[in-house]
Amino acid sequence: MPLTIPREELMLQGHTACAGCGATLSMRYVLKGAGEKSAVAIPACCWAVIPGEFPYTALKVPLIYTTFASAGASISGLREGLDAQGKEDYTVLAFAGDGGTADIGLQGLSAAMERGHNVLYVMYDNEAYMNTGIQRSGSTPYGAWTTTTPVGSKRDYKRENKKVVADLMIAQNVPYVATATIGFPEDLERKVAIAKSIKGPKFIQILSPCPPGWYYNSADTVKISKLAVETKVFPLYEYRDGKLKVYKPAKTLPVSEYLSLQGRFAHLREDEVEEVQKAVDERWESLLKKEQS
Ligand SMILES: Cc1ncc(C[n+]2csc(CCOP(=O)(O)OP(=O)(O)O)c2C)c(N)n1
Ligand SMILES: [Mg+2]
Repeated sequence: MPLTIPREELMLQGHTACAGCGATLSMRYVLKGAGEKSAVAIPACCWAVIPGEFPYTALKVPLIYTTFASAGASISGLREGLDAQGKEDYTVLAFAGDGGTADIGLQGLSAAMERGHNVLYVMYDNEAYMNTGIQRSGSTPYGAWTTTTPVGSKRDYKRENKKVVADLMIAQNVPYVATATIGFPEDLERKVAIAKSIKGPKFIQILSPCPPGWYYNSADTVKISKLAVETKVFPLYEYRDGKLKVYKPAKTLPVSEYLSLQGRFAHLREDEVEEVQKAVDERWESLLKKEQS
């Protein structure tokens, strides 16, 4: 695959993210694709802290902090305001966590997409409310330990399945919907470039591994991101002009290869890992069917 990642850095050093933060790589790659003429809205989430304290910022583009539920509304207003000033060439994007997207911000997101604003909503998915101490979100996967789904005598880990927001956006027929992850940066960059070229609402969900929240060695972020795709736990797909396209990895691995690297799944018994495998296989088959229909 040719190297397509722009050299220009719009995310600078001096940020406050944890070592190995997947969400930080997500921002870095997204901004490289979106370019200097971008305006970013960030709701309450880790990324509201990562750029640093005012008047310092680790981003070379203008950014506005919004309340937790308001990323969708904020990018709608930003877009309309910039257009009114003749600045149609600016890319307006939200950069929001999974809690701010799958849970509290879902209505604002859905409404912004429905109104058809020319915006890109990026959901960086670290699969829990990390900034406030690893609470479960709708996007936390089945089986995961979090501080609100603790593993104790009752083995009360998360029993519900992940709510996949990209699937909801497809159901809403958003013109461009994609999933991506930082272990496949060229693919991510290509998807941001396509999103940028389409006038209208776009949505990209980026799996962004989190060392403290997923409980793994911070050197393994890219490895875990790749494993998520190779085990089919986090399929990469694109939805455009009403058509779904699923990326088929050259090699596929059992889900245990992905789960076993992460402390948040350490409590799962063998039969529970098999359950996860079954659910992953079923979802994969259903995606392939949707691709053919
Ligand atoms: C209305 C409201 N409720 C709760 C909070 C506290 N809060 C700030 S960030 C956050 C978690 C955000 O989780 P997510 O969107 O997944 O982003 P992450 O922290 O994982 O990057 C919460 C609960 C808030 N700021 N506003
Ligand atoms: Mg999160």
